[in-house]
Amino acid sequence: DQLTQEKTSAALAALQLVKDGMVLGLGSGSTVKIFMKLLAEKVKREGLKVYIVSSSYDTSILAATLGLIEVSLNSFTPDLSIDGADTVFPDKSLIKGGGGCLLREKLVNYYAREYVIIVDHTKLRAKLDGPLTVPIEVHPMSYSQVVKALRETFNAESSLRVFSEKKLGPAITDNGGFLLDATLKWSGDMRILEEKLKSLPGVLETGIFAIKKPSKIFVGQGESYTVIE
Ligand code: DER
Repeated sequence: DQLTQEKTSAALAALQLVKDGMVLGLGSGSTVKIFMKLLAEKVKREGLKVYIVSSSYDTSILAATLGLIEVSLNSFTPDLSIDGADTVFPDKSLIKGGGGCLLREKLVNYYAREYVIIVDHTKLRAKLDGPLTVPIEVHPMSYSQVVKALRETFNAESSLRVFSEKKLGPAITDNGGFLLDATLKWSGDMRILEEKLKSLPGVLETGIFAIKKPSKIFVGQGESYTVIE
């Protein structure tokens, strides 16, 4: 369908950045999965040596299935990380975390030398008008305190994310955290919002990616793509 075509176009654009011997950070989500399949084909076809640093069990499981070699972030600094996003702003600020992998995604993307984002066109948002919904990973011991702090500090309403499958109870992240989806209004610099949210005790990570922005964003448009530099 059209969105898969757009994700594929964006993934192919990012694939051109992959060179032999690279350590690649990999985010999580359906767009990254398309990239991973194309990467595995390229590696096999060209006999490339690449190592991947994963940002979730989901990505690690697919990497193993595809025969991609995984290494740890403690042993290697990724030369380049490739990830998806849920919302992309014109200044290249992002909102991520729809897939609940934001903590490890931020580790891989921020510690990589650079990261690029691959999205379909539906992720673009023209300007910071209206409310934002920000995924926030919180320590289970304090989630209701964080909800209260978010309401008092940002006038935010938050909901505790539950598993989308049959499993009952709150969604538990790969790190054992809970996830809040906080809806709030913000018209200022997204770097400030990232810092202020992160400073609340009990917040383990936020889905605002603004303090370190991607070097490029590839936006699939039909069979082609555009680049936000
Ligand atoms: O959780 C994330 O930030 C992911 O990158 C994700 O939400 C993007 O997902 P998609 O590529 O499946 O749209």
